[in-house]
Amino acid sequence: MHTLALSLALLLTAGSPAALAQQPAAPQAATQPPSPAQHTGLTSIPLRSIELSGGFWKTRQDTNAARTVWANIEQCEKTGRIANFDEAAKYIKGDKSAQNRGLLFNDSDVYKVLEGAAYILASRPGDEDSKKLRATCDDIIRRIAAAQHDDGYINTYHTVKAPEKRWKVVEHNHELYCGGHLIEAGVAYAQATGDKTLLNVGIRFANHVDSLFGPSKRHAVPGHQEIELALIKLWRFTGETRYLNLARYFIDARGHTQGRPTTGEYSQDHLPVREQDHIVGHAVRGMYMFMAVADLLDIPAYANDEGYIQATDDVWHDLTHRKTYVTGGIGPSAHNEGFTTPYDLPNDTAYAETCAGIGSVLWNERLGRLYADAAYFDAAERALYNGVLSGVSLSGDRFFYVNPLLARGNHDRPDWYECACCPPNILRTVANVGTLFYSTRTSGQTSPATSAIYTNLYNTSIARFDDAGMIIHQKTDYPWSGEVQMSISSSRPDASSASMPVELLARVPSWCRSATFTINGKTIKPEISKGYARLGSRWKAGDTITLNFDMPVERIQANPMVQADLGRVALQRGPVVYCLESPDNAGDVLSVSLPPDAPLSAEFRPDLLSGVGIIKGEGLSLNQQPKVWRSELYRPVPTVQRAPFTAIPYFAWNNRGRTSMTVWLPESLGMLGGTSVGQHTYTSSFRFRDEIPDNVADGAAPANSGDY
Ligand code: FUB
Ligand code: ZN
Repeated sequence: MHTLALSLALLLTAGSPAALAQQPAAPQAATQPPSPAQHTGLTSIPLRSIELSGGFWKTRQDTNAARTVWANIEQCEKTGRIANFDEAAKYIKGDKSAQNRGLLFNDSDVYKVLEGAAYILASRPGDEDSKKLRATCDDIIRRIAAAQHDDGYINTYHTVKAPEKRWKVVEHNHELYCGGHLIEAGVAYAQATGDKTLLNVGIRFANHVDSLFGPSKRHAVPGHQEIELALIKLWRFTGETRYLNLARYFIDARGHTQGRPTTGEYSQDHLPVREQDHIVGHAVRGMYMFMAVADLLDIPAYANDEGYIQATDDVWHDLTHRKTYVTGGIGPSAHNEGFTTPYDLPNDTAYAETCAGIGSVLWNERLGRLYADAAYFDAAERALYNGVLSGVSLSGDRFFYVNPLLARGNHDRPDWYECACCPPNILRTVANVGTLFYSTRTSGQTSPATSAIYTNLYNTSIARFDDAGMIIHQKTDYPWSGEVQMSISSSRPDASSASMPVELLARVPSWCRSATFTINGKTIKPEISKGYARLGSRWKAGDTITLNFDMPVERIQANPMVQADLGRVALQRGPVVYCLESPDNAGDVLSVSLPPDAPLSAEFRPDLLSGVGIIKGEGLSLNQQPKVWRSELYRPVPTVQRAPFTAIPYFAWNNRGRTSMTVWLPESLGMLGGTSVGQHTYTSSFRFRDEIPDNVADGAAPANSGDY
């Protein structure tokens, strides 16, 4: 209904940007400004309320705090990203000899580092390293603040290198994208430390943007989405309705392209968001846009927007059921850093940018809370443990931008990139991962209290739900084991024997086919609804819960529409997808096939790759190295031998130099030996100086001229 009304408005006003800008931003304008404290769905646990105190994520967070954040800071210093702010400050003071280094969105890397650092500071407030980190960040923030113009504008590239282009090319130039990351960092830093210096820079920028764009002002949308979700965060933090209105404007104006330049599908600007029914274009942009739409739907005043509900649903199904790698990676193509056609999921040329996988985690987490549906956490978990975590080395200071599912020694994690969006993105994601573990529903108008607690992910942890008076302790070796022990204690020492009237729910992961549940030693058969088991609604200190998720090794096959995986299987155990990597397999992983009856077993190897689960199996290989097919039409099958193999978690590959690796194994011997024929002449182009056009020499024949 709304879409029709909007289209009519468009017809009547076509060609008039000012008139377009005056269109109502959303169908059901709220009579009262919405309250930032209210949510349509569940709320995630605040970072300060959860400690990942042991196990899998503690190791990752320790490395993140000890190394990843510092590696990011060092690289931002070394590559001039932080000095760019000093240069911009010089320029503003009149020194026109100032210089700017790097890409036009490099400021955003510094902001994301500060956001990640803020999450570390929030989770480790007292520790010595945190003091050093705080001092370093405060200094960077001081340098950033000095680079802001009096009118609130801040962007070092435009200030120094292209002042004449300020706000001239918003469909490309990332000023709003950088500003969005500034705002997110400012909110995170204020929440973590109470220091509002960076937040105030973000607020002044937001006010400046608000003075320029929106209904009855300039009609434009950012080429790269990000400011939308940041403005909603800023509204939640400050209560200032105009930030929410501006976010709604940017979301609603997408696709209404009359009177302004657009990059069309690439930036999801080909249609109004409400009319989009499949995912297109640049993957990170798409995810950040739908994250903001989810944030709108999480505001009771906009929760019934049928257009956004339908678009979200359609696009999510298209993404999840037709366009996601088994590792949770998304966006297969380098040419648009994004999406192509359904089921186009090539393994060796998979782009699957780390940032895109992170976007998918963050979108799914929002939807999981919005609809209290574990299916979204299944998708988030798949990406998190596989195609996102592969973005950082076990040492914490080398990073993947692309995350292929097959390598022939042609990939390595560098310590930085000229286009370095991924390293700080993985930093902030790992630092903030605790907020995904639980979500809560509150009820009661005058003194709202937690009435339901949803457990979404599993890790040894201590989570405090103060308004329910409850602390939940989790103990588990997840993802290497499916057993999770939970115990309840009271956060109110004076009321430790009181009963706690809170409904407790636990996600039953979709990979689990059989689960058992016990409470205080007694087996229960809970009702499972939308993927959550209802464990009970009255608790007292000392109660214990055991969840047991059966976790066998699974052979996974892809929908036959995925040509790249036809006749192949992948190995998964729990949420972890495994791969064969050459160091564990006598240097060769591309000549192993895995017949359906091959034995498989899982074990934990504390000595390998800082401690990982592995899968051992016995496949078949050919007695001699298979030759590529040339002119022959038929040939005898070479003799076969048993091939014992070890599979490691996909996220842990490439920590031992350049290696061969594959996720998908052929079930039949006939598929060994590759499909390459004859000789080819290639041309290759690349976008950034530090990218290596590996595809020229990777030994694989391109499928066609569009195979990047
Ligand atoms: O354009 C900013 C970031 O750089 C994008 O999100 C990434 O895909 C990379 O292009
Ligand atoms: Zn990235």
